[in-house]
Amino acid sequence: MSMFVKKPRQPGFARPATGHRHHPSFDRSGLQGWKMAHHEKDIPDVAWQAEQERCLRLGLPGAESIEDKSIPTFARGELPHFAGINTFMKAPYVEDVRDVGKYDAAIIGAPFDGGTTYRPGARFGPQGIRRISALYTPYNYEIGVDLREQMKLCDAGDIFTIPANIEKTFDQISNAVGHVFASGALPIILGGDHSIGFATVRGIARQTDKRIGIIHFDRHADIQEKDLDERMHTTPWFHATNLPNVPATNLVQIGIGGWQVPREAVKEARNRETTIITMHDVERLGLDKVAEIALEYAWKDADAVYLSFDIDSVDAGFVPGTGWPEPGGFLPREILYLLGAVAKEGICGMEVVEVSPPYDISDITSLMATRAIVDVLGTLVAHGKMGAHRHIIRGWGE
Ligand SMILES: [Mn+2]
Repeated sequence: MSMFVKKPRQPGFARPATGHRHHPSFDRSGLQGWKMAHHEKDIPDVAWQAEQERCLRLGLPGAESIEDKSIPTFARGELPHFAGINTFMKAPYVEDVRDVGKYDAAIIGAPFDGGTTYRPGARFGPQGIRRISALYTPYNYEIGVDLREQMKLCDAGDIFTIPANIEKTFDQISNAVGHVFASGALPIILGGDHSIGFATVRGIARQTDKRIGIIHFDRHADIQEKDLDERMHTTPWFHATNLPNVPATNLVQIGIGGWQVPREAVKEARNRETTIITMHDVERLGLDKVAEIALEYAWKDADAVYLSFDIDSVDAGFVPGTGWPEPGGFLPREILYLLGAVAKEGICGMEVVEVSPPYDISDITSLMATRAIVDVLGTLVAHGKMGAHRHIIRGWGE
């Protein structure tokens, strides 16, 4: 049938004869879509102009035939999204890590999967996440934020991990994360399997005398002392909450459940009095209540909160590229909502772990990781919390 031939109208789809088509009863000015469309004009484009000038200067003017004179011959900066040498979101690569403190936040890769007990491949996580991150623009319409205009993001590259030695790798990661944190830049760590969670938190905890809480999204509890006779990706919180300023009572674990939570981990969580919120609890309480409980316990007498996002907390159908998949987790929009709710109150660091690109399909898992990070950054900016962690750094401002 040609698209120009009119189908006979179905009885159920008849137009109402009420006149609503001319006098809508709904005031669309209350829609986020409408409000944010207007808000957009208040966001500056100064950094975008500077970026275009820089790209033109470095990439040389484009060919005669190209009408848009801002397009250079060599691709530099954000565009085109499929071209270029990737850092995270094509943020500036800080090769000299002594310069990292000039930025509000720094991406750090922790390419390590020596702590996995099933599928490996998370050592390729940072590469996978950076590659697909090129898809994104720095502007988010719904929350009304342009990261390029409203914060300074850099990519500090990867930590030199030691594939055959988990303890030396932990030391390297704590050094690196501690360096970035002490500089004032917010550390955003791309895992790596979840064993790195101990080392990342230790890196931050060493640089402050203040008390740190942890909000941990996962299907797994990750709090047993050892697994297969070593500290593995099932053990980070046992060791992190042994640190003097990271009490277990400030550890909130959300999304835990299913058939992959070992009894020794449950015993530790019980003895240490962590707060565990299962997927069933999430269903029953709703997202807002879960966020409220999580923030209350994580922040109780604490000075900052660290955010640990295991990608496997999302239902396995959405994140095939992960080390130990477990069905029944969060829907993507649920986890994004909760991550935003945590970020609104400020964080002292964030890690995204267990992305394993060799098991991924169409980069969907890496894209989920990217989205989690940009949503958290955008929320920090929107709520004035970017840089709010700096006051806990030992010696800051002296
Ligand atoms: Mn997990």
